[in-house]
Amino acid sequence: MAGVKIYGKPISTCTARVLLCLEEVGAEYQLVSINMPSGEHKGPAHLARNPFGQIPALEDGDLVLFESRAISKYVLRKYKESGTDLLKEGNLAESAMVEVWLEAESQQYNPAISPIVWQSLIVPKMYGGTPDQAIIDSSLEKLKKVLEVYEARLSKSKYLAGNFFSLADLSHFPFTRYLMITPYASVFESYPHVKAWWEDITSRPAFKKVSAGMLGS
Ligand code: GS8
Repeated sequence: MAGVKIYGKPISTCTARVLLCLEEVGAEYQLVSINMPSGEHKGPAHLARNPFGQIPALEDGDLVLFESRAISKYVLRKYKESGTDLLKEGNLAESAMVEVWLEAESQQYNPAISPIVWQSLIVPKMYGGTPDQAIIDSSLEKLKKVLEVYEARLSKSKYLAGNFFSLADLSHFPFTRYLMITPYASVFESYPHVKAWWEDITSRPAFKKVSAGMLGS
């Protein structure tokens, strides 16, 4: 089959990030399922693709990549002829702003939101465990501080990097998508510009398609 191979699971947030990019550019790709419960991601075949034993990984001929944000950039560069320009690499200032907000996603937003999703959704649903409320509460406080910054930013521009949709916006999708099916979704209600931004980006066809393969669909 033509196209790149992506090893992962559609329910995985980091896999979903890459799938969104592939869908946005309309690329042909093959999703190869990795059996996490059986530990396939820690076996030699997958460790050769991702030495940290995590998903996703991408294979394009002899090139093998891991780290979902790096894979995402590769996909967007490889398929830039598609006309979908989510990196703005032709413009120094715009591309720098995409990088700034992509870093904000991975260094500020992700560390605050992921423990809430992990504790309130993954722990009970996938492991049958009890959520640790102290972790949820402290992470919610962190997330609110991050959302205040996002609210200020999104009251000045339609999207995070400027008045154009970019990888920076897309990258926020997987964890936010899961936060929205936890009891903590209402945290977004206090930030009207963030909420409008979320409604805008989730109306994109690629988001609807990838979302359908995630938990809670
Ligand atoms: C994180 C990958 C990751 O946490 C990236 O690709 O962006 N920084 C990396 N993958 C999780 C699944 S959530 O999408 C994973 O593989 N967990 C299993 C494990 O760590 O053993």
